Amino acid sequence: MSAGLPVLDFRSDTVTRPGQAMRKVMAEAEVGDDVFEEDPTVNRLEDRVAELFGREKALFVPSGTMANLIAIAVHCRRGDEVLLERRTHSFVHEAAGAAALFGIQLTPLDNPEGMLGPAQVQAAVRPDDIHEPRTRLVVVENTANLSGGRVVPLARLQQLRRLAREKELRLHMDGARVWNAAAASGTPLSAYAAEVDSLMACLSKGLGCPVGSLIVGDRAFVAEARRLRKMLGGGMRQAGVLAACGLYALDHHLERLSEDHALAAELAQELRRSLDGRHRVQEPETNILLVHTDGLSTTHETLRRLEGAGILALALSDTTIRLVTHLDLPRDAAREAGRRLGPPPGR
Ligand code: TLP
Repeated sequence: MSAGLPVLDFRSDTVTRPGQAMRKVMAEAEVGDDVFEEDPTVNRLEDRVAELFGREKALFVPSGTMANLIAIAVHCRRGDEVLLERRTHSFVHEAAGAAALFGIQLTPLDNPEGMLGPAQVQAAVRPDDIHEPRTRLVVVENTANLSGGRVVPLARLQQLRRLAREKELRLHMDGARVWNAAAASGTPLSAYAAEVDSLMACLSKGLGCPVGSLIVGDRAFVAEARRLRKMLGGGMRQAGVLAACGLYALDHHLERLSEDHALAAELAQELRRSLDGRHRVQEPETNILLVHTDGLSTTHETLRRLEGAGILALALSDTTIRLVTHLDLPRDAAREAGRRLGPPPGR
């Protein structure tokens, strides 16, 4: 057991809790009925995010899952097909919402880089044939969570964009952690946004808000998204109390993301010292660190060892453990984890 040591919670950057300053802006937020588009704080957040991404409009929604579902449903009709990499959140972790609720087929493609390449998309696009679904949309996740928070290079997005234009496909970016991608690569948010038809970004991950995501795109896309948000029960009323957190986070938590990236890199070094040869610690690009193991029993054993030292991590598969850094961790969390773990057992 962790013998009363404070827990280092690396399970996700979603575990952060709003601090006192954020709670204060919530308490003081000016509010109105957002279904009537009369919540001034929501309106301010949507305007600010649209401007940050250099696009016409943004829409505040309760979650990243709803944001992706709405975007997919706006772009596709029943019977249409979406291409995405197999480890994409929309394919793995969104309860098949697009299929279950909107009759849209998600077709996963494998790429060892964890992000789609133009050649494989080109090869997968269906011919105009009554036997086949209509390929309509490509979804790209940036950063690519389950591939280790990898940044999709702008050049890759531009290649996909060109192809999408040529094949009359739409391009949606799951930018749950696009803030991290921009911080790590130096690519402006607006440069990513310029290459896609729509994107979503989450406030409730690296930015430390309790709730909320935004869907971004042109005016007509967002108008349709607003209709679907209502249909799905995501029309919120005095949502300004939540939007206020987003405004606060954009002012105070965006600039610091590189600290999370540095902490993940430091954690990788510590884990390399503490874990034996049955593990391979992948070099993190952002705030997500993957440890690959040689099998399920090593994964279980390592998770137990971590937990015994008061360190929480998540098993993504039989052979992958994920650790995520975030703003609620102490600055010395990596060194502290290394100190608690010490060298590999038996050394
Ligand atoms: N990701 C969560 C889990 O669901 C895995 C996490 O801990 O990383 N897109 C991406 C890329 C995500 O990582 C997530 C959440 C979502 C969408 C969904 O966002 P929410 O949880 O707000 O519905």
